[in-house]
Amino acid sequence: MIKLHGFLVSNYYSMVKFALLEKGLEFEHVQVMPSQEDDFKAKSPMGKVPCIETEHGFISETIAILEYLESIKPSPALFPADPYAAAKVREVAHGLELYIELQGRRHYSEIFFGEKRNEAAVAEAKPVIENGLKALKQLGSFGPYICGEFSAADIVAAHSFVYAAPVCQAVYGWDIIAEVPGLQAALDATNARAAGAQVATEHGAAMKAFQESAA
Ligand SMILES: N[C@@H](CCC(=O)N[C@@H](CS)C(=O)NCC(=O)O)C(=O)O
Repeated sequence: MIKLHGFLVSNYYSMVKFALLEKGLEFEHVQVMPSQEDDFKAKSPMGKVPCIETEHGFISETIAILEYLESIKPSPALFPADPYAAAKVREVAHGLELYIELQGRRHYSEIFFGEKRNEAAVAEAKPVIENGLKALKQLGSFGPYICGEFSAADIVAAHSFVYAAPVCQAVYGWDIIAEVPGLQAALDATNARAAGAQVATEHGAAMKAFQESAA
């Protein structure tokens, strides 16, 4: 059985859990925090979570994990069968990580951990996110899911905006979801799926507990 290493507050952990649940793949949760210790980096070379433990060894990087899950259990599909359509799903998913999630992440230390504002990040991240949102608007068909049918792009979106949206609201007073027509409906449809609702509920409870413990 696949072992999913990580912690519930992690939005990337949520993406992999969503895919496992969506595909009906059995898995076991292994509670792990990110670490630069050699023993953890032997499993996840950048020391990040999530990583999964398979019968063959470990895999890290969320989109690579989603691709692996698709290969071992193609149905229900997270990527379209048509190669071009599948590449467009990958294009959207990578864009969400690089130009939305990672830019929002530059403000996590301020918003979630009460650290000093990173003024360079405030100035640098916004134009990248603006471009990322324009790309998403251009690439998506929002019918209601981002690429039409439900796909890995929706999973990555739901758990990228889950933090990027409140962070941009707090830092810039900016509603980034409203910038992309149809995005809110796509996120709502994604989070209303059985797997999506389970992940959102469990993530929300873990986040609440984390915030209460930090208060
Ligand atoms: N590109 C990685 C990002 C994963 C990631 O950033 N995970 C966070 C937790 S949500 C983490 O491990 N952070 C610790 C660190 O960056 O050292 C992926 O796709 O899985």
